[in-house]
Amino acid sequence: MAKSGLVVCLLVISLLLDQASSHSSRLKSRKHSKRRVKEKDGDLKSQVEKLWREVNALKEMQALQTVCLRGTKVHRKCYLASEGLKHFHEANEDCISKGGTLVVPRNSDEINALRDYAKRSLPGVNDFWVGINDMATEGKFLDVNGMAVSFLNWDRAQPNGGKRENCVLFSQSAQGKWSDEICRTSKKYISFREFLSQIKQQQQEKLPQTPQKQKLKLMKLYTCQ
Ligand SMILES: [Ca+2]
Repeated sequence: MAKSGLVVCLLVISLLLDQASSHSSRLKSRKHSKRRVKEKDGDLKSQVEKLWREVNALKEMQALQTVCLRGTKVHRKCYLASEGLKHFHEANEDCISKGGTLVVPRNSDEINALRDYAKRSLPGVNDFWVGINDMATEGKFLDVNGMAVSFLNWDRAQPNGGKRENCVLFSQSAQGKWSDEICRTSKKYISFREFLSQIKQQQQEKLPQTPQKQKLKLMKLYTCQ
């Protein structure tokens, strides 16, 4: 009897040990899979960041080949006049496809530069789109990236179109002053791309493998002056 009691007791202990060990291995495997998920997340994040950097580098090259090389470089910005007429949104999409956006003048020097550029590149054209609108909130003018603009160059009694007119036109006859206009009006436009020292730096980082001549050539191209 005592013997069978001992056997039962040993069986119970063995079952308990077995359960404890399987619980601990489940915990270990859960921890392990959590770590693997974390590692996977990290890998994905760095892959996305890498892709994002590559997309930006491609955009820069594309802008360089279209907006900058075909257009004009003024004060570290490149301008490219449109060939046709487009609604505001279509115009901005065309600029994006070339690696830029609709032009957003930031000060009076840029207004003067744009007046000169448009006189040469869009002869006989009185007005063209700039990348500013108040579509989201009436009276609150944002650039095409959704950022508030601190420089506004309204003509007298402008803007006056209320909720009907939400896009901004640059007028040559008004010496570069602006007015609001219905966004679905077909107008000429100017695309632009800003080249920052940061972008030049990114390009330089990739350059060490390239021959010195190629490096100098690229540096020259990226200096939008
Ligand atoms: Ca408006």
